[in-house]
Amino acid sequence: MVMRRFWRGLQAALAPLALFGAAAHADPIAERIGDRVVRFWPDAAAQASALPSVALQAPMPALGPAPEGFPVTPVFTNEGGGHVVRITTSRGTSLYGAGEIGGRLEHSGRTIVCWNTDAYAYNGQSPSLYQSHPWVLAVRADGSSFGVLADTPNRLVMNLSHGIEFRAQGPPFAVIVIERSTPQAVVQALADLTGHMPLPPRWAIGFQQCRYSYAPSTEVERIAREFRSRDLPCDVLWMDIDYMDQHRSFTFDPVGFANPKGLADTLHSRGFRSVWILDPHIRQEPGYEPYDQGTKYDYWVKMPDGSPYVGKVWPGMCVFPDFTRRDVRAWWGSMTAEFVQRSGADGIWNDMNEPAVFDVTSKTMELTARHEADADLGGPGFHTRYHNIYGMQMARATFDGLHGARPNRRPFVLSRANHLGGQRFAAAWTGDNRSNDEHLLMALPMVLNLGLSAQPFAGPDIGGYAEACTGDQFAKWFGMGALFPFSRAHAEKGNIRKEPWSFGPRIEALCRRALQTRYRLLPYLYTVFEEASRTGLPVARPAFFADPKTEWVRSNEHEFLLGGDLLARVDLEDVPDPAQRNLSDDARSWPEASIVDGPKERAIPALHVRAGAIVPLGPVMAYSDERPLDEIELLVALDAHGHAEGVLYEDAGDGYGYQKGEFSRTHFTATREGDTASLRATHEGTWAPPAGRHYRVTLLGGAKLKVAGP
Ligand code: NBV
Repeated sequence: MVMRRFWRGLQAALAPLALFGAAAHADPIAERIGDRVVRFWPDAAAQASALPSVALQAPMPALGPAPEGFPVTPVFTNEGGGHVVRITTSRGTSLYGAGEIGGRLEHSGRTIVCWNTDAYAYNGQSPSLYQSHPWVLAVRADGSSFGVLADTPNRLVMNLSHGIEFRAQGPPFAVIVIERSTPQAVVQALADLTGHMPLPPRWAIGFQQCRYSYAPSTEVERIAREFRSRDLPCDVLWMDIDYMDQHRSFTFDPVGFANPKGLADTLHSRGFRSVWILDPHIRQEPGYEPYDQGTKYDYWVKMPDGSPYVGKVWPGMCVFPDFTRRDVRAWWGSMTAEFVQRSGADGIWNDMNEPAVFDVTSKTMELTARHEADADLGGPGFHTRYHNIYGMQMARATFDGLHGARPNRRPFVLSRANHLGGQRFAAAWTGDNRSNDEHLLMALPMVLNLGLSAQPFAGPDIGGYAEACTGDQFAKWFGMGALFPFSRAHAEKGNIRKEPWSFGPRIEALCRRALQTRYRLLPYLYTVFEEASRTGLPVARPAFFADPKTEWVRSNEHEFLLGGDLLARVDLEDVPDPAQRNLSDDARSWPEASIVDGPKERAIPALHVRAGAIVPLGPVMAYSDERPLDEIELLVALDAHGHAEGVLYEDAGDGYGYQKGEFSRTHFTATREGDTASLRATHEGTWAPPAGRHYRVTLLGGAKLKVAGP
């Protein structure tokens, strides 16, 4: 530990020397664009010729010069034809963020390349995955924090071994620095700049089961029956590409999925929603409606000679919609709208949208391909500029299409490729992971770093996509995965079966307990999702949010906070030093809660309630809206002063009534007076919780008190 600190200190001290031999811009331009948020430009020419930001939700006008004494100043240089920006970090600074990237929670020492890549079976060293988040969160030794956003969609190399260094080709770009006293405040400010995750429909935070592929439709129905007959809670079943006719988006296999709407209706009658995959590539085939239409209206990405770019993907030789154009997004949105009417789909899964192309070393489109992008994205330009936002713009088209089709329902989109800011349109899964210990350990840091990069709705393929695992590994995936914001099991074609019952009764019982835990937690989880959508805070938060000053807590990746009030301890490997496993002295006093009865099991993370918090639990249900929330258990963890507070947020679970006040936010307060703890509740909003609801209060931590109210 001491050596590590020494090296980091030395690296930080030497960083400015790296400028030797390069021409530093004398006076970067610094403009205040928000409270302690400053945008830096290398020079006036760069500022004058800047292309619009694609990460920011809205253009941010300059409000004035940078405040006096602003603590972070990037140094801009040109080196080897590229633009380089360096920011020195003080000794003991820890670096995070960078969105979807494998490896450890702390990124200090890493090189990460923002370049959306089909990274099948990646590992912890892979420099680029499917999404790009040119963003670094820095936590200083004193717990204060800043974040740096490199405002370019171009390929960007982030070298985090000597402070923070960004290196990119293409036009010069601005760097936005957010300065705050805590890391959570930096993340919130990032969400304010890049957009908040919209509140998802409540069913989308239930558990979801996928496989490449459940096909034909009778197999989907069989899986549905198994979940229900085995009492395994589940909300969503997923349709992978084999529902399509020859893997062509917007078609259905005429034999295996002859009646998609009938399938969706059957699933609905059993309390399942369905999410169906749509890929961006369109087979070059006259007579195939999307191809004919897109060709007629000239919607494809083109080569410099004006011919459409053609690449090989699942269905054969394909063309690619130019999602950087509003008219193309509207067309895609209307096809998606029509598709959900025909299929009865509740949500849409966008895959392969890096875009992935087969049989080429780059694994993607030619960089000289041209996008006729609208001016608000930067105008016509090469794929080099638009590669990293291709998936984001596809997700945007899908989100808008769903919204247009069903204005009174909240769209649910999952997208493989995305970019910083893309949380406005889609949730994220961490792509084609592997069913091994490395990936089990990486899953939590990946979810946490996505949360620290403004994407709260994230999770891995539970069970691992590629490769086989043992039953015990599978149970650990489930135990942990059932606590992630996005909770979906998935496995690739040809893989061993990876349903909760696939490894025999002992593992099935552990999976059931994991799922029952999630469903007991749903009232709390939904409350946390609503908070995340409103405040920009992540759903799954690193342990250091509770204690950013203690250095070893900043690399703690065995524990995480679910919302502000629950700490989960994940027990995946043998850690020699037990102190490493604990959050802090303070958190060690947080009482453990038994959410679902059963003996202590390694696969089931221990859950602790923050001292001073009240956590609302619901009953186990087969799916999230099986019945109204007629029973609520309040877990009360009194603090040293005999006080605790908590919130329960509820609404219709879908639609937008909540934006007009049709929600219910109940604030609970518990206070100890003598040998009695009294509980009070106040209420906000016009949505009425189910009549006759029954409340049960459980005092944690061995407190034996009588309870009065609510
Ligand atoms: O659509 C098939 C798969 C899907 O199951 C997986 O989740 C994606 O990441 N898809 C990739 C296509 C390529 C499979 C190698």
